[in-house]
Amino acid sequence: MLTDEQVKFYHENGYLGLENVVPLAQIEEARRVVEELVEQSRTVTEHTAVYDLEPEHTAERPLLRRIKSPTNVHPFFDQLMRSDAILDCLEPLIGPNIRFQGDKLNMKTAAIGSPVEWHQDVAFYPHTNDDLLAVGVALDDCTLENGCLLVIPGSHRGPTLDHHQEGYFVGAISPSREDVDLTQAVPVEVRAGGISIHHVAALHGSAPNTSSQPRRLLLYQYAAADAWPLSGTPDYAAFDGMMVRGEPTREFRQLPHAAVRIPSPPPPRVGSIFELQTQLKETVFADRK
Ligand SMILES: O=C(O)CCC(=O)C(=O)O
Repeated sequence: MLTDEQVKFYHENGYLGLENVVPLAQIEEARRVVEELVEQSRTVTEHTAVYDLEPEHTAERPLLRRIKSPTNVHPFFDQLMRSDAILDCLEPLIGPNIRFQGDKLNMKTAAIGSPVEWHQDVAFYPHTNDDLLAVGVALDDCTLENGCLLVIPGSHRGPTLDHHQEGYFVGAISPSREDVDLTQAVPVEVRAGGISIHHVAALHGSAPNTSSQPRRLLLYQYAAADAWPLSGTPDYAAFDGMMVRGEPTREFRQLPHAAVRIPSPPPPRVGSIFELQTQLKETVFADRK
């Protein structure tokens, strides 16, 4: 559970770092599963539904940027996503009725790991309200040197910024076009077993890994049950099947006066933020994609 100060901090700043949330035995199990998956990626030469490859990936030296939807890939990740250790931290932030919304594992191999350019998750999946957040489970100590998450405090209270370039959704903002001060960025440094939590509208990114240590961050996205996707809900049974705590609802809650830009054209279902951001003409972090 969170303290009142932590809840207040989250609402004011749009993020939180919490230590010692996931027991180290589980972190070690997660690393073992990840290493197994990296081994299996030796046979892969292109991005797949499971793997997003670093440009330097080869059979001899498998290098992943991301494992996509880890909960679909191994039951360990599904169990951890449903664990009380994590969900108990979320209830004070988005309420007792919680729906799982998606997941990924960003790898950031030592000295290789690709950056993630500045963006707001809400631009990818706008909902009727903004009680959505992403939990980053640190599988390694996350530090400034190995490319920890960077957040602009309070940015979640501002507008959804434009993530398009020449009319196409590119999954990142153009800082020169927006009224944002990236020098205000703060690192969310947590040790292995800790978690970061960031609000769906928090402006965030992360630098390449320039250190000798890996930075593997397992990201789980969650929504309040009454936050409904503006893209529609084609399958109610599958939607309700994503509930991980509390009860589903047929009554969505709408944020008053929210100006939300629908990604246009919509982001592709296959692919990843890394692939989208390769199109960017303006980058902030060293461009190695
Ligand atoms: O891995 C990171 O540092 C940032 C992750 C992120 O923002 C994303 O993948 O959407």
